[in-house]
Amino acid sequence: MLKSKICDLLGIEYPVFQGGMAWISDAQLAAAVSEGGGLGIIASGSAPASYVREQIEKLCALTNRPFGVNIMLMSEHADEVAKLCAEMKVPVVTTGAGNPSKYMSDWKQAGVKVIPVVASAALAKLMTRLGADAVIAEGGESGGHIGELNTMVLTPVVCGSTSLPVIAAGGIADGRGLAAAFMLGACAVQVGTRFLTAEECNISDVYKQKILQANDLSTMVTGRRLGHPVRCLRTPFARNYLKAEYEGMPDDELEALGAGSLRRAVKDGDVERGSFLSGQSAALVSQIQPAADIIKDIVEGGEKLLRGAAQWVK
Ligand code: TUI
Repeated sequence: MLKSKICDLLGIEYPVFQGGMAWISDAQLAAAVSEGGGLGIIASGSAPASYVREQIEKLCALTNRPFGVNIMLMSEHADEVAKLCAEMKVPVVTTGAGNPSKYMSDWKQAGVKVIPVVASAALAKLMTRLGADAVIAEGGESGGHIGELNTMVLTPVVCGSTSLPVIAAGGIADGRGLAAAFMLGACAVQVGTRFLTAEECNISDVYKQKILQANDLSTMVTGRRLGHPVRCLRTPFARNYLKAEYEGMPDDELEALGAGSLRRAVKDGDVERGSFLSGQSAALVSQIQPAADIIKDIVEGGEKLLRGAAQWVK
């Protein structure tokens, strides 16, 4: 049985988090993951607090198990969502795309477990000092907004900079990734891309098929020029956006081109105008399955590899 200190800390069965993916990680997906023994996470993305409240209420009708809410700190609604999470005393808050320092004391007072995504050792140290319960080291193999470092370096660097439990993310889609992450010092993994093909994941069929068909060269990074690099599938939209970036399209026009593009991918499956965020691990995803089976496959695969690791030592 694969257990780690994060299981006891959060009251979950397996050390697997589901990534909080904007427009995607709703109550249905998060509840299925929590029911499957992992930590389901509702993504607030750029939505207002009213949407997040609705999703939390829906989730609580579907499961009694622990869950999390992810707060995307670049959102104009981040303040109100942060307040809601404290008011509703959600079990776990994860944060992304920024520094959550100003909210930490409110969450701690409300008894919320706080687990920020850190993209550097410096932020890991600051979060440790401010009372975070764990940190997520999310490397650049991830889908969506990414930092500079990849998982292979970020994870051990973050582990070396804090005594808190570290959850590794970025490029992890199966037992091999979980075993590798544990060897790097992590005590849990966060998985996003593989859950895109969960039966309970409410995205367009086009999106699911594109993930199933993806290979190792299917993702690319847009948004570097505006300072918000984002990994996504290599679609006509992404190619055009990158071309516009390099051909010097003015910032406001570039922003207008990107506005609404996540929704158009998730809801409409629009490859001409939608941004299909995906991690590199789409290359490792080949099946539509219930979320609970995905968790079992990752955990059982990881357990087998970790048990067999002694074979390398003579
Ligand atoms: O946040 C994510 N992934 C995301 S957010 C998102 S929505 C979006 N849409 C359009 C443009 C940009 C975002 C899609 N995917 N992952 C967590 C994450 N956080 N990755 C990297 C970071 C990060 C980076 C720097 C966290 C903290 C940080 O430091 C900030 C500071 O001020 O120290």
